[in-house]
Parts: sequence; C-alpha cells; structure tokens
Amino acid sequence: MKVIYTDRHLEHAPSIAGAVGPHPESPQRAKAILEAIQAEGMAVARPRGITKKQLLAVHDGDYLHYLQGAYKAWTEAHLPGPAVIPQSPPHRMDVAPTNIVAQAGHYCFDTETPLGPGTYKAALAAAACALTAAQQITGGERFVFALCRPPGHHAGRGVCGGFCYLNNAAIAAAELGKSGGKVAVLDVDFHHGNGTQEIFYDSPQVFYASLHADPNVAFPHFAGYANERGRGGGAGFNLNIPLPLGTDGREYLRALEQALEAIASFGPQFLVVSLGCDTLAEDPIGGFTLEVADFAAIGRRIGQLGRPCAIVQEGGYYLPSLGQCVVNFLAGMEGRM
Ligand code: Q9C
Ligand code: ZN
Repeated sequence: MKVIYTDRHLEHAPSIAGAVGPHPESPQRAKAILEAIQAEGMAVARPRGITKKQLLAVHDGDYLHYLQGAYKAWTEAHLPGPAVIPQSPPHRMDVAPTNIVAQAGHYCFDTETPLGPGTYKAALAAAACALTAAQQITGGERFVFALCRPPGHHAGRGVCGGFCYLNNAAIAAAELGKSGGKVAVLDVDFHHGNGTQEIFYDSPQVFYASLHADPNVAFPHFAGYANERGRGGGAGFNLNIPLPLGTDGREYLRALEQALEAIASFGPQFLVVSLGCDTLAEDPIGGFTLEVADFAAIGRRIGQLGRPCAIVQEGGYYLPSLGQCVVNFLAGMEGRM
C-alpha cells in the first residue's frame, strides 16, 4: 500500500493555554505512525499541491481567507499568544464578522483548536496528502494511505474545531466524486465526524457512515445522533451509529457490520476511510476498550468491501501503540492480517 506524507505538519505544534500537560494532537503522533510504516517497509511519497479550487469544493472562501490571515491579525491586535483561541464562547453569527476577536468565535467551535503561525500551512499540507491519495485512487491504485496531520473530520465548510482545520477526508471524497460516481465515507474515529457529516449532509452522491461514542457523553456533543440521516436530496445518505463508552472490539465489529451493509447497498464506486485510533483502550481522550489486534480485524472487514479506498488519518493519541494500530489496520485491509 502506498503512503502519502510530508513533514510540513511540523509547523503546527499546538498548546492549550492554561492546560495541564501538552496538547494531545502533537507532531509526535505523525512521527510514531511514520516510523511504524517505515519499519514495515512501505513506500512513502510526498503529496502534490492543492489548488484553491480543490479547497473550495469543500470549504467556504471567507473561511479560507480567515485561516490564512488570522494569526497575523491576532498578533497585530496584541491579543494573547501563542495562538488564536476564541475568547468568548464560540458562536456562529448570521453575517461573518470582520473583527478578529469576533471572527475567532465565528470560525471555530471550541477552545482546543489553536491557530498558530504555521497552522494553516500544515493544514494545507495535510489536505494535499488526502487529495494526492484520492488522485492515486482514481489513477488506478487500490488502497492509498494519507498520513494527515492535523486531522480533519471535525472541520466543517466554514469552521474549525476538534483539532481540525481543513477536512482532509471530505477533500478526498470530493476529488473521488468529481466524475460523478458515488463515494462512501466510513468514519471509524472515536469521535463523530461532524464536519464531514455537515459537508455532505444534502448530498445523495456521498454517503457518510460513522461509528463513534454517543455524543451525549463525548465530543463533539452537538452532532452524531442516530436521528441525523441527511437532508433534502441527501435524506437517507447519512448513517450515525453511536456506541456507549466502554465498547469493546466484539461490540465494535458487530456495529461495523451494520455500517458495511448500508455502504454495500449504497454501492459506491470509491471509499474513503476516516481512520481514528482513539478507539484504543489506552487512548488518553477516548473511552472505548479496543485492543491493538482489533484494528487488523476492522481493516480486514473494510477491505472486503472490495472498493478502491483512500484511508485518511484522523485521531489517535496513545503514542506507544499508535503506529501499530495504523499498521495493523492497513495490513488488515490488504488481507495480510
Ligand atoms: N478533554 C480528533 O480526534 N476534546 N479530535 C474533547 C477531551 C476534543 C478530537 C475533550 C477532542 C477532539 C480528530
Ligand atoms: Zn477522534
């Protein structure tokens, strides 16, 4: 399996103001995954670029403009560093504000997604990884893994949050659907991918299916409930399977069957997997009890769908096992485990 990666993510090293301990979404995450992949002898290639047009397939122009200039505006207004973080409760306004303090609340839905000097560049590089993976799939590859950092599935068309700025998986899905074929996005991160859901909520071309912790007790809290099934032409093309805290590998695999059945009857030409490893028992911010070996079984079942697939890295914060979880998943997909 081919892997797309660039070390341009290193420009994004978030910290949380006033927090005890470091931000979990650290550069060491990508390092851990990369080392495990290299130890497997898998080929790693750098991404091609991403154009404004390819970003606009998924994100709003005013939001991209904000991401690009926010850190500079924040610093010039002498607001507290080391990064842009909303100061009042994040709140979406009807008309996009022009003042940087108001913008920080309008364009971000939480206080754990700091926008530092290198954040946008790193996010662009991650998006480029996902796009390149998708391009290789349309070029005839069976499976390609985009080692993206920062992650993407919480980012909506016009909003960052949940450690995410650009929705890498959605950018891959949009690219895969460019010639009109159906695309399914299967999200196996511990958290619901509210951003991906929002982006494709009205679309019958992209089916979004997600297994995740019950949002009543887990982030993002405001989305991911089973009654969210899509809207308008997209009604019926969104499937949420919320699971209780403590869910183990057996229970998880049983729920996965449900998602795979729905995807199979949708009949997509291409698949995108949002791969989060924060379902692991040891994950510091998760709450399921999966084991490292379960990732191979999950990958194997997804691979058996038999659709060409771009796998996009999302969360996963337990550094000692993160690389092994990813490698097991990829080996499972290829039927090697
Ligand atoms: N103290 C991803 O996995 N914080 N994002 C939850 C934990 C936000 C996770 C509260 C978690 C976001 C891509
Ligand atoms: Zn997550």
